[in-house]
Amino acid sequence: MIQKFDAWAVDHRDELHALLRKWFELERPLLLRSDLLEAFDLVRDFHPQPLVNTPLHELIKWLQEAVCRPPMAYLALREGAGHWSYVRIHQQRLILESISVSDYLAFKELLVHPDSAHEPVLELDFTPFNRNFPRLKEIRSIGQGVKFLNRQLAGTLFTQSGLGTAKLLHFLTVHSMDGQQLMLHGNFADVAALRTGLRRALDLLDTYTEDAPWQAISEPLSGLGFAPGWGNCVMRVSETMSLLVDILEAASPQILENFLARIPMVSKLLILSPHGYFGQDNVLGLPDTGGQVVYILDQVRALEREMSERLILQGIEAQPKILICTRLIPEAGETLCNQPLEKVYGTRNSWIVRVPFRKANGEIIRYWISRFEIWPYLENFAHDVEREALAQLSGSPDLVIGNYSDGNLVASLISKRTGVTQCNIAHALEQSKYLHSALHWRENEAQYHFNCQYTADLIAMNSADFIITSTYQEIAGTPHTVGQYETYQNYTMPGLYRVVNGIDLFDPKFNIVSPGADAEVYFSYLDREHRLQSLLPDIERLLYAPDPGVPWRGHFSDPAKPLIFTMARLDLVKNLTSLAAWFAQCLQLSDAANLLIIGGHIDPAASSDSEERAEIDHMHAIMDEYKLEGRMRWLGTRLEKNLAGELYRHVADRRGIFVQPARFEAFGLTIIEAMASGLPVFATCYGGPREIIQHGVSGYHFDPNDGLAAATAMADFFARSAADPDFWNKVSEMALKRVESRYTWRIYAEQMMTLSRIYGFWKFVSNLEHEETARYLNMFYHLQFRPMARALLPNH
Ligand code: UDP
Ligand code: LCN
Repeated sequence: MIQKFDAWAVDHRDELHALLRKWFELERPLLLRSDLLEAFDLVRDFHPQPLVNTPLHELIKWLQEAVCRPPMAYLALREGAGHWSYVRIHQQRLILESISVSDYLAFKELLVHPDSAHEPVLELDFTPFNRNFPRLKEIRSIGQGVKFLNRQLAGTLFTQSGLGTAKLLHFLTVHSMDGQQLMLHGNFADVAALRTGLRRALDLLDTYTEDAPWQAISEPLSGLGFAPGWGNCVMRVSETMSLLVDILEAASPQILENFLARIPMVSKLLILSPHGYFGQDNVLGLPDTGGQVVYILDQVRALEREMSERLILQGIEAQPKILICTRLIPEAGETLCNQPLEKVYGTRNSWIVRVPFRKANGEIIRYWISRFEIWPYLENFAHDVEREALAQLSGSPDLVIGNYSDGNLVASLISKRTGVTQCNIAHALEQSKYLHSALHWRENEAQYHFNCQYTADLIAMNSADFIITSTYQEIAGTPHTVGQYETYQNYTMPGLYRVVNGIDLFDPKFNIVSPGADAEVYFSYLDREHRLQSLLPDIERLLYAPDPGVPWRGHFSDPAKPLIFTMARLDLVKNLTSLAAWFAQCLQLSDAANLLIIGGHIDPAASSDSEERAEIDHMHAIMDEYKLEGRMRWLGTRLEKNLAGELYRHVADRRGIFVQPARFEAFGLTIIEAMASGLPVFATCYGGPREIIQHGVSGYHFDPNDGLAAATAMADFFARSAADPDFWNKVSEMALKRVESRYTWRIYAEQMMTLSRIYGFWKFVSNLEHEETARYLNMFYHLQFRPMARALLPNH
């Protein structure tokens, strides 16, 4: 590409020069894709020579970012997800030169440390560790790691004569759960003996009826060397045994997957979610407390059901147990976060276990602290949680699941000590939300401590056995936007370290498993039979009474208009204040509908969070400036789930819409909740919503940087719906269908359990351990993370 470009540039110096001049004229050293493209469009429109389809145009299509310090421009090119290259160009010489990622990052560092050109820098690179490890090749396969891994490993293992079957025999011989030996009793000396045993067992099973229970055959099978776990009845046992016979005959990845799907492997889960207020009541909307809590509670119910059903099918009597470990907050206000133990509603044996944060001297931290401040407490927390979990589970869990940066770090520490398979869930990776936050980490240090967070992220991502994400874009972005995990591929934190390869998007550890919306709570507005009519008076009061009974501001002078509804925490990224401003500024929209905002507090003094207080003040200022009193109601409350569910449906009854105006949304549970209720949704185009909604079919995206366009699109939607009521119905129907086909907890639980079994199996039989990486990470943790985390302690 460079050669082609340089050859072209010889005769087109003027165009190139004009473009570089435009970039330099912007007088901003760090240019984003949008800036770079805009400048190109200007040159293209005014230059006499055509620029479309030239090598310059090709290059521009891949441009993601540029660092401009006259006379040099350093460019980052992204050919596709995870495929980056770097070039530089001199303003006068106009020759493109290929450079390394290190050179690019070093040049970028000069933006914040202009004198650091020759300083040695710690470089992190995980490439060498992954050299002998299978990785995906195609961009479109990213996020389907388990299929790939199973295919690859099964291929290599079973082509090595006899090795695969011997390992499988060993696995089945030592496989136990909760102290109970499963599958084989250990009297098969080799694979030939196992084959003979299976033959005899299948002959024996032939003499029973298919529905005879396991109890009827357990004794004779035990005599032949078989332990429980094969199935709950003769038919299932013989199916499972036949699968094993097939594998011993000629293994294929699919048969192996089907066989592993039947082995009971998971009955005890440890889930980690340290920060925020983790509870079942009165917590949603509190600072740092949102979708992650909803996700985990729904996930636990679904996983418990899935595990129980599977164990029953395999004839095992064990009852699954799930622990969600979080922090105990002694001064927890109206919440129950000061209680050490709380049963999860709707489950048989799932618990929230709360363990306090302690300082090194044992002193307990009594108050909520921001998720950006908790780093120094996590190491002790991990120790305490591990002890508590081992006691409550009477042994090790079968799987540890981390949540968010803090939970994933704790999961890494526990998994390293116990050897238990580790799964990470990010929920949100902050580099995507806070633009250039790695580069400018020092300026933001007082409030955010991204140095700790991004270091924890790198450690946790590289320690995890598998990572699940809610969408594809979370890993790999779109053809033109960078994925959330991709932001960790290379970045720099000047003065700390430079990452030249932090995570590989093609690693088979990545799997997409999307969450759902609780179908008991979020269902179609048309499902009249299930609707909670008793909540209607509460909704009427909240929305239309002069005093709604909760802190509020504003009312609807014309309550007959449809509603524009939004509900989220009141922080900068959620961007609710902007929605109020767009609504106010677009008369066509504020004529057509009323705005209902639920989030935050009305009185800034009621908030303990500085960012939230600023947003509260901002919302009041907008209401004052645009005199929104009779067109908007803002409720400073948190809605209980059932009420929220009924409210979405009420808005749908009135032919309203739901809006999610975030500057960036990692996934966005409210979006699938609203869609599952049959509400047309308008959501930000940055992040997960782009994938959840098919624009113009099951909802709409908009760019939150162009509020006027967003408001106009909403106004048009109302106008079209008023002219043709079927228009609203169609979008509503497609929204319902979209959620039903993709975002349900049942699909989630099945996939999650498949992953646990397959990664668990391969971790046991092959060298998935990445021992060298673990050593490198151990050093990084001790030499880099620990001192930084400790430095956050007040008396440090
Ligand atoms: N939520 C709620 N009541 C409230 C505010 C929020 O039930 O008053 C729920 C909302 O229904 C959703 C979750 O909190 O399930 C927010 O999750 P989302 O993924 O939209 O955003 P997050 O807060 O995680 O960034
Ligand atoms: C955190 C977020 O920011 C949301 O986008 C997600 O929906 C939520 O967690 C659940 O994963």
